[in-house]
Amino acid sequence: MEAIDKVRKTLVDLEIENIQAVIKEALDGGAAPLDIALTGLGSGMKEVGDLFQSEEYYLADLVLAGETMKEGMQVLEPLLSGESAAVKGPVIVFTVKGDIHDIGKNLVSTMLSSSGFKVIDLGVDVPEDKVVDAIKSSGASLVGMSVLLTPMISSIGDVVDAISEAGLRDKIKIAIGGACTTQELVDRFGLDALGNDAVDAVKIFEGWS
Ligand code: B1M
Repeated sequence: MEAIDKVRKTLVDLEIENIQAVIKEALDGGAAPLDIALTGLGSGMKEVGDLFQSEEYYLADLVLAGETMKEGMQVLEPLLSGESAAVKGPVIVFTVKGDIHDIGKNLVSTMLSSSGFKVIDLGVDVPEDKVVDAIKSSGASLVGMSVLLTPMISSIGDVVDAISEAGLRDKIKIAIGGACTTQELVDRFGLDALGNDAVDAVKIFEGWS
């Protein structure tokens, strides 16, 4: 859809001052908020990442892209949140130790909440002991980790080890998602699922509820 592509392009061009207007235009034209978030903004972010990797964009551009996406999500978030009683879960969501990317995690949290899950969002750069404490205090049996940085892959293992050492592993289902995650990592760390996007994450946790 042309309007969604315009959202993608506005993000890639880092036009923070235009992003909300372009999103509203797409909504007025009948585009679904989730499509705008995933196909418009989400694809744009991947492209920005590629431009950063090929050294066409600098770190400052990456920062501005993050701010532009957050600015756009201010329009979309209320539409995605909806009204839903928290009857499923709780599910613990966080970004792993050493990683501060939070946009994808926030989108996953929003989609889970709007699908009726009680979400305990621990934030970013979360050490494994905080995860174990949250499991114990909430009684949660569902955990979703966001991991975007390859050097932080070892943090996944730290969480799994801490949960196992607490004697909780067989009671907990663990899913991962984020730019650097793969099925190979799921197998390597003995995890339970890989979420490719926020819709996928909801499907996974619903399957376990
Ligand atoms: Co960062 N960064 N970044 N960055 N950044 C990436 C991840 C990178 C791939 C860019 C690139 O080089 N191509 C690269 C990592 C390379 C690697 O290790 N493989 C990278 C790098 C290198 C870095 C720094 C090291 C740069 C530096 O300082 N030199 C630094 C690290 C900081 C740190 O964390 N310690 C850094 C910093 C930043 C900013 C702060 C500037 C900013 C983040 C702002 C923020 O989050 N508040 C930023 C951004 C914006 C990106 C990119 C461009 C976009 C990430 C994003 O928000 N995507 C990113 C490029 C990329 O991802 N290809 C990149 C949109 C979001 C909706 O998608 O997070 O994938 P995503 O989430 C999706 C799915 O993956 C899934 O659902 C979401 C919605 O559909 N999902 C889950 C995510 N989590 C899930 C959990 C689940 C299930 C599904 O649980 C079950």
